[in-house]
Amino acid sequence: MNILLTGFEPFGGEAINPSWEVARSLHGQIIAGATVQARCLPTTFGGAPRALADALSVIRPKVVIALGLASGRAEISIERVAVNLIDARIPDNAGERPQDTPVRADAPAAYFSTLPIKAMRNALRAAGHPAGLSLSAGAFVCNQVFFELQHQLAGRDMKSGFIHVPALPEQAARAQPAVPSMGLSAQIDAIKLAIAVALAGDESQVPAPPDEGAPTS
Ligand code: PCA
Repeated sequence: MNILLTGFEPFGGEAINPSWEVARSLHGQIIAGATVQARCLPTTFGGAPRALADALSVIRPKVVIALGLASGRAEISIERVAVNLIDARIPDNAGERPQDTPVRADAPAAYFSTLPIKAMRNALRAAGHPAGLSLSAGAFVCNQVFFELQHQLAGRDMKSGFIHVPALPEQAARAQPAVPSMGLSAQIDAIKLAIAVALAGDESQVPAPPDEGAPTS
């Protein structure tokens, strides 16, 4: 059984993207009986959906988790909903900056994650990882990939979703204004646990922490 774990190439002038660093360091590992297959997606509106579709057809995973960097977020951010909207704030790696356009003209307005998001959030927090649920994956390439993923797998017996990770300390050290950060090994540990919970797949398995917390908006 395979789990597809995607990350993105660096974008926005950065030299590194923690989402791909996490994914590639877990490539080949067996977690809860499933083999992690990591793939790096281009940070381009034109290339990412195709690379995702190729990976899905080659790997035939049971579970898919797509990772991306959300600089400025302080915690592992488990996305709840993908919206059918592209509205790029910065150019992608091909210099494209589409605005106010749907991901797919013939698709619904939004899709929900099919991962056990609360069980994942609760397990992460219980293990000491800062983690929360998010109501927006933005309107850039990450949201596009999340939407494509949910659209392509809609109605199939597979679990899929998206997690944003914070900046690395070395990225935060150069950021003006300051952004929060999380070290790579902490990110890897957190995503490993998120994968294990996703594979176990039961929302009721992990009790909620006393402080439920508000979702990130
Ligand atoms: N983060 C961007 C795209 C690639 C990435 O890692 C985003 O949040 O849309």
